[in-house]
Amino acid sequence: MKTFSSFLLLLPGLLGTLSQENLEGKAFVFPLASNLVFVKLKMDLQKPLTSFTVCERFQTDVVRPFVLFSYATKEDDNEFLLHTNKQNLLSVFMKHGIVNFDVSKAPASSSCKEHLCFTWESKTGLAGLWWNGQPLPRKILMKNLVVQGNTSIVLGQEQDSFGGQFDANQCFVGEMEDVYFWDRVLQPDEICRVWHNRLVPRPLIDWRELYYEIHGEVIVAPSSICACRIEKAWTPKRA
Ligand SMILES: [Ca+2]
Repeated sequence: MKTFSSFLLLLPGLLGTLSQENLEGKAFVFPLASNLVFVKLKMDLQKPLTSFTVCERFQTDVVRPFVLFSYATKEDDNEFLLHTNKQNLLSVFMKHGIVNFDVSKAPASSSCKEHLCFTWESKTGLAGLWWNGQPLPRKILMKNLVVQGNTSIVLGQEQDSFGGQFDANQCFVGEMEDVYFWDRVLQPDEICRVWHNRLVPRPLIDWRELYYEIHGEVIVAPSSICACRIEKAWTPKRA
């Protein structure tokens, strides 16, 4: 009986704890390369999507390919997926479709974290990536597709089944924050507002009211964005 009680005490830790809170000024820190560390996001999506925008800010020192946003459905674990490919190449998967964006041409971040927004609409298939507030040339991805709504959204791991089958070699290690999702393509001025961390109404995933579940060692910590600015060249003092 004692063992059973201990298991019950352990269970919430294994299953994760649901939270809903305003994370403005905070970050998820993913400190470990592991297939057990991730965050599930809850999104109240009533209908399939014919357009959307997803935005997030991140920082990592990992150079191997890693996942940035994993949106799976029961029909397809790669319903929508943001994943780095080689260095400076961001791949966007939607079912069997894939486009690559060369972010080496994009501006460097003025803070210590990279910011991205990805937009897509079914009618034209236009897929756009904004990197640190600037648009890259748009591409065509899965024209006329309807993205299913019964979704499992995971940060930190790439899903190879609905809500699971993770691979530590694709996991995200670093910091992530300001995660948002809208069921429409944001206008350029709205993307600028998101980049500046200003309000754009009615996101379905809202960092300022995030409904999430942490599994494993993900730490919610104050954001380190622009905590220090380098005013002038630093020179070491002589001993
Ligand atoms: Ca997958």
